[in-house]
Amino acid sequence: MGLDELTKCLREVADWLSRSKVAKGIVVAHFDADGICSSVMMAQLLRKLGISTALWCVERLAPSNLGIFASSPYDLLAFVDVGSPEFDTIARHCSSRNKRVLVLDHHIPPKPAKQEVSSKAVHVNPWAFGVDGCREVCASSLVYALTKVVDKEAVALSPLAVVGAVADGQDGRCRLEGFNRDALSDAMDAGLVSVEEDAKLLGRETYTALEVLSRSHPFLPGLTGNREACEKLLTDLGVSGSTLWKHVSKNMRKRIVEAAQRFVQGEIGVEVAACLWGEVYTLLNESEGYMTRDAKEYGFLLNACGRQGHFELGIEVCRGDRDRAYSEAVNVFEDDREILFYGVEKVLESIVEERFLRYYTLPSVIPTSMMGAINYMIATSRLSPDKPLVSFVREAGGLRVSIHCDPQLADRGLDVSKAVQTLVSRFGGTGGSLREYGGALLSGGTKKDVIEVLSAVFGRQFDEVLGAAYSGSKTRDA
Ligand SMILES: [Mn+2]
Repeated sequence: MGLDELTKCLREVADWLSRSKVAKGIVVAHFDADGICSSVMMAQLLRKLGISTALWCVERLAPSNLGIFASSPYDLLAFVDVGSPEFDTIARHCSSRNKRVLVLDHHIPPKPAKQEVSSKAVHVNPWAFGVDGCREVCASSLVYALTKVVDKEAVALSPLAVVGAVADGQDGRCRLEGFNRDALSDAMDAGLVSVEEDAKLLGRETYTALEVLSRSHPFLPGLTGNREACEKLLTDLGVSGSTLWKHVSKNMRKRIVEAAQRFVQGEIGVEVAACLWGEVYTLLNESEGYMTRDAKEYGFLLNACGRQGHFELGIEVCRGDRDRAYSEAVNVFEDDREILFYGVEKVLESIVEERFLRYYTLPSVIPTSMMGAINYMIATSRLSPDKPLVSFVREAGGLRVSIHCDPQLADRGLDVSKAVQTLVSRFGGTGGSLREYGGALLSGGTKKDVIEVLSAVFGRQFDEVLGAAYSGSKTRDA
């Protein structure tokens, strides 16, 4: 068990791929930054192995798309950053059609993870090796580790692995670990990425000091969206808000972050506040003034492309386009931020308080693909620090449920993945999750049914793991 065993397994996978003798493959990935980065690396690897490769990103694997992929003209279906929860179904669909399947995912599998390297279908997931797929391995660093086994020039891709890891929030404990750290070390040794200390806020490369605070991610209560408060904080320190963040001296940047930490004290978790300053990653081959120069900004750019329906722009950016695709991607990012802030505001108005959870139904003016991002923003803003946040939207395929829980609650034992598994087994459908967040598309059940089941599951978790004293005792007006 552990990272060494996982590496050994990747060697077997590389062998399996080299022996597979297939001509045409397709890479199917999650549409977020980690999915986009890992898919670009995977496609490049397959091409190196002489497999002509198409690339597609999905919001999630619905049973309907599984059928479509299985009956597609490709001999090899490679799923990255998706597929663990659906592995059995995928393998069944494909074995009858004599196709090969490879799944490289880090989401918690629905049942105790087991590793499968059969002649036709291969499933690799860090959890099966006792490796934490929320902290040590993301899809990008997993695919990068596989690429390294096969390709001597893989190191050129190491910055993408770092971007994927940061975008998936795997640097949330202030630094990268496991495979993510290995990719970072490779990138540093090759002079592709430098590590320094700075604000772990969005916009280090392209935002002004005012924007870093007022458009911040994570959300800083009282500062994010409040230009006046941000102006005042900066003026008190003698900094002009219109100065680019990176042109502010390092000493002053630190002082601004410390002032922001004091400002939000008590409003956000102690650990979250501490991590507002820490390790950040600069992609040294990228030109200054581009979002691609900072790993976090790069990841946010790709995330926006994916959920706004333009994953192809993200792919072109990953492949090196800094011209047309890049500028279009930046436009998509700007629109995405606007919709996101608007969505957060709308959602906060419609949250309903239950004993063990809060929930809302996505207002119809917000695109459904934004739901995860809105929840992530709310969860990382600590606007629901004591209970999981559940959101609903009715879609053609059924009822879509998304659940986010505060990182500190997850650290203390609350587990969203168990809740998602219960929903899927009770109401049918598909789901995927990590400890802190997850989602499902349920074929049966109403909103009321789901709230009932989730209240029971989370109620039990609160009692068993966090102690009865904690359960529902803290309420907060939403
Ligand atoms: Mn991922």
